[in-house]
Amino acid sequence: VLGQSAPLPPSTVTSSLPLATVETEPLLVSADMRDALDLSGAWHYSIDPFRAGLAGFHGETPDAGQRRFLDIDVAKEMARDTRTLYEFDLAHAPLAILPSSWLTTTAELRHYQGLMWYQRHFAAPIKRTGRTFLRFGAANYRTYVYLNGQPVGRHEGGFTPFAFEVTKLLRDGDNQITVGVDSQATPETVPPPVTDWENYGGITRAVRLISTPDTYVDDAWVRLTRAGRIAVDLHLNGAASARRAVRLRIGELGLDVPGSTDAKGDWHGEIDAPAALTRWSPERPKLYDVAIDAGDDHWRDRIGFRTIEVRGADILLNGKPIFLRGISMHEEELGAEPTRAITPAAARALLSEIKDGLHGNYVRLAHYPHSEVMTRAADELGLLVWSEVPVYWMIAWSNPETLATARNMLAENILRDRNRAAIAIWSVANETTVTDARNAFLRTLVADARKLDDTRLISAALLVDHGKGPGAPVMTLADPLSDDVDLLAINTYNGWYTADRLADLPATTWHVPTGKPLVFSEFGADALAGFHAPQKFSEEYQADYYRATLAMAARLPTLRGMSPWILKDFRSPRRQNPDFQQGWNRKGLISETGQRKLAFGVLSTFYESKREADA
Ligand code: GCB
Repeated sequence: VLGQSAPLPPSTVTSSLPLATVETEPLLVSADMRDALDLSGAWHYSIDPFRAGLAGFHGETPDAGQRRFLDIDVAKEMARDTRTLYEFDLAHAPLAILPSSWLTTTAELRHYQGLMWYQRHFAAPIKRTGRTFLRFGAANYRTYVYLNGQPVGRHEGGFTPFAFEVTKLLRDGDNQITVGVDSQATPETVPPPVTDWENYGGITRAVRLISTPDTYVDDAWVRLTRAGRIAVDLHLNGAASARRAVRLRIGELGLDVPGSTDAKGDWHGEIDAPAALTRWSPERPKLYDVAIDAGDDHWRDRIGFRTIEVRGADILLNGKPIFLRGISMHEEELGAEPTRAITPAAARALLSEIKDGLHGNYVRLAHYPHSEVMTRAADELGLLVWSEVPVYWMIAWSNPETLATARNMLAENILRDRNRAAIAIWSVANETTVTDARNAFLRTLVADARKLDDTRLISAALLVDHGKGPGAPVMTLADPLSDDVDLLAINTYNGWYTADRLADLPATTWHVPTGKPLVFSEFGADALAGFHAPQKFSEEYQADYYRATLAMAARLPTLRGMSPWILKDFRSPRRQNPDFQQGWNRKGLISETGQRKLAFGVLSTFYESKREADA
């Protein structure tokens, strides 16, 4: 497989490009609401399995390779001087349509993990004033950016947005952008190499060129506080950001809140929520047009207002107890050849299966931050969201750089999506084994999340100890992180990965702390759509497994929701049972092309009656 012979693991390639983090990069919150030049479309691509473009021919000279991407016409240079040598010539390389993962670009790239170069030309917007930023929705996993042959910056992390200011590098007329994306995971990356999903390398979300005034709203967070006030925090960025007049307006509510930034360009404003406010809920996902005038900038977004909190073992949405009727989902569109390009239509197709098909009110967006297209669709359709970072399985808990990466990812995710009413829960990890180093790592993330957002619940999907009773299993949650989270979340697979008989599940004994709400963040069983037999991998077994697990769930007094694993069969290279899996994790309630399995009906019927009982 290409790339596996690469002599230099990505972590040993040093790059002098500045690293973009939440401390250094423009945040451009709600960037997708701003006018922009969308660079989606055809880009040239070329593999670079030895990372020569970054490290030089022998791997010795950091960044010497960037010379290969200078803004020159290679063919013309060679014609002018026949002794000229260039081995990279992106202008004549084949084309791929972005955003998408390269895994689907050609058959031979299907399993490529490594460095890929992309390049295209574009015309700068005419009549530019103010400042211009290049914003990436996401690129998986390490990204190196050059504009017109000049270094711009780099980023680490495959699922969160990042941006660079390019005001000075941008030229009138034609511009050339070159982007290296390295998908290879290492033991130090987040996530590490061993996961249970396809690693879709590439530029998987839109790249957009955004223009703003000289002083612009870089961050704005507008929300309903638990005290019932509409609050705004805003940060103006630019030379003239201090002591500027600002104004928050929500026309439909007749709300007009004036204020002024402080010496640092920050503003905090608050006002009692008007009586006429319709609170956002899955039943009525009301969004308001929110506008902020600040300095010369006009920021806008569509925002819902609701509160989410816990009281004892209850989850309260807008003050009322709620049961989370959910399911988990990967960021992978329906179809036989997914490439992780989530369009609004693809997001709606998936979420509608949950909302309308399953009678759900909740989705776990596993196991990493999904596209902002997805969280916007959840806001619009009315689905509460569990949002998480890929702190998954075997993380390098003691490595300070890994911690820094995870913290940055969490911050990028929260800052991007704090304005989404749909998001109810930030999760910091999935299925991680308890050690002191792990506890310290996750506690740092929990503290970060709380500091960035005091209006949502914090959780992590935890492992439970499985013990044998006389017949039924005995399950014990003994994770010290239980003390740190607001919501206890458990992944359980009794009767699938264990030899427990399904008939014994309802009698399972659970030892779980009782002072907090509990959700089943996962449970599930594989079934190949269309396979009917009295055995594992059949639709019947999966349906029976769901019946048994729901019967078990009914006996857990503090259970307040669930997000079974998973809505749709998803690509996973580790799943190679030739008869049933063929590279797909088959725990979907629908197949990759959307065929519903029997268990879909089981869950749908359960949720429909639950919804009626709770109404
Ligand atoms: C889990 C993991 C999830 C896997 C699933 C499975 O516990 O959290 O990522 O895909 O089990 O199918 O085994």
